[in-house]
Amino acid sequence: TGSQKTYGVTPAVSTAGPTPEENILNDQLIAELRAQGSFESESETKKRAQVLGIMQQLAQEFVYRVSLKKNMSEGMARDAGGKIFTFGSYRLGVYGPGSDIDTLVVVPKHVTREDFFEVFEMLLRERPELEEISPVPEAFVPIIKIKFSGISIDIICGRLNIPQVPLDLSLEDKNLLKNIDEKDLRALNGTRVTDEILRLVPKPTVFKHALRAIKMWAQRRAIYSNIMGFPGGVAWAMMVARICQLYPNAVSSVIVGKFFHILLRWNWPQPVLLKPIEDGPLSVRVWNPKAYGADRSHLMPIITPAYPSMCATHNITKSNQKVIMGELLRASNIMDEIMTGKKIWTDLFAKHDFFNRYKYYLAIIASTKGTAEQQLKWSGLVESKLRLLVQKLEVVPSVEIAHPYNKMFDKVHICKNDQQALQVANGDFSAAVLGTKSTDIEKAAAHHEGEQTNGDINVYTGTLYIGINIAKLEGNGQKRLDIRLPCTEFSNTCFNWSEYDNKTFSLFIKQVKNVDLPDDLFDEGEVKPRDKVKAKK
Ligand code: 3AT
Ligand code: MN
Ligand code: MN
Repeated sequence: TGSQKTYGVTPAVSTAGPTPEENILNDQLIAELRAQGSFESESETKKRAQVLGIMQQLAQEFVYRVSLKKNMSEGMARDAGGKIFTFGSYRLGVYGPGSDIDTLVVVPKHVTREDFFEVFEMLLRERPELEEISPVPEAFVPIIKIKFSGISIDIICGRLNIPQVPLDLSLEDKNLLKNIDEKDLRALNGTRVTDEILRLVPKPTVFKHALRAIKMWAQRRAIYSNIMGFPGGVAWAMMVARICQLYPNAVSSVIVGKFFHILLRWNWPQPVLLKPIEDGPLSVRVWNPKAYGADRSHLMPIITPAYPSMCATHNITKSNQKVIMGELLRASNIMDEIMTGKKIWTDLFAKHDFFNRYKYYLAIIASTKGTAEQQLKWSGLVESKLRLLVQKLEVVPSVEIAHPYNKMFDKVHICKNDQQALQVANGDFSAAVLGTKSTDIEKAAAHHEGEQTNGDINVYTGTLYIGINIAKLEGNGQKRLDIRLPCTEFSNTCFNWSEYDNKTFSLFIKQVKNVDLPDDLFDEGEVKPRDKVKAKK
């Protein structure tokens, strides 16, 4: 019995169920996902559910205590409720062994965000299971990050303009958004979007397995990262959901195949929509390319289904679009061969060749002579601006493509003196000893801060890479790549940061030939670009 309902903005392309061959490929896909560590064990999943049970209890206790403090009766305080929701990969059912749980605590109107950072935080601190806690009340979405029974949990708080938050409350109704502040609106948005995506797919299990496959593929191919101008988790989820709508009775292996095929031929910038865009009761902006020039400039718009609809891919640059389309083409070709038995799923998930692909790279090094926390902020800022550099490079006539790698490489260097610190900041990492092999700079900080009695200086570096293809310009024989202006402009944008100070923070951009890339960018056994002259010896 297949689904005949129409999902989304057009009728299905096909309502056919799977063939025996498709079922076999689907089993092989799930086996491959399992073999590659996509799923966690049943006992770990059970532990997550238990921990969420505790979070629910704490949410109710939190609302209860605040209600009493505000002079409510015992009965009224109990009835005020409080409910936790989840969003992110856990809610979508695509979490792996290392995933956190993204959690939203919804509270009634008399409970404030200040209460969240006092009372709820205190309740967390009282628990023996609590291993780490870092509240960030001043964040764009105020958040408490914890580690609890070995599980990382991000907790945000959303306050509704209603007196009680019962356990059966759904966040679906957009009228719940009336008379709440912007921070609460943002806090509620994650759950509202993920819940809506799940409502809009015909078969949630088919969707989840297909999304696991697409996420693994996008991560392996280094095209996963909202901040760097690639689609992020929510955008990939919406693309997969749209394909599920078009093939409501297909199995995951078919969805994955159709995914590459359809998105490769998509008439960009036609938006990917899961349902018609709604108007709403608030005076907030909804994505609308007819009304807003900024929305018209989106190259691959993928629109969130919950009011107020937004574009989840506004960061995608021209270069990144080329890269993504190239990856869709590669995947689509491999899929054809998987279907004829010439290739297997493992081939689809093969690692990217970013550091073998270009002759020239830019290394952008954001560094801090200070604390790990300072570096976290500074490198985060530089990272968030990288796509501006990409866009400036794109318009340099001789630059064919400026392809950013999707991750930053973090290091800590233990310097003996200011001279060494300066050398490191200027990209000479051989000048000092590496503090740790861990890529986690916070861990590094835990090891090295406070033990500086010997006068060592910690320099933290975060390195970003952009691969560059230079076009052969007709006529003028000029081959030298002059990118000083875009680099200077980009640096100045970063230096505009309100907390910037040139004694602590530094930004260094250098051109690196492929043969000079550091060894640690390559896995063991991976081929490294080699200098032709040297190789001949
Ligand atoms: P993992 O399985 O946890 O790696 P995920 O998709 O759950 O994958 P995150 O936990 O990083 O990824 O993010 C979950 C959601 O939280 C995605 C996005 O809606 C929101 N989010 C994440 N980082 C930020 C941020 N810096 N600012 C605002 N929202 C964010
Ligand atoms: Mn998450
Ligand atoms: Mn998270």
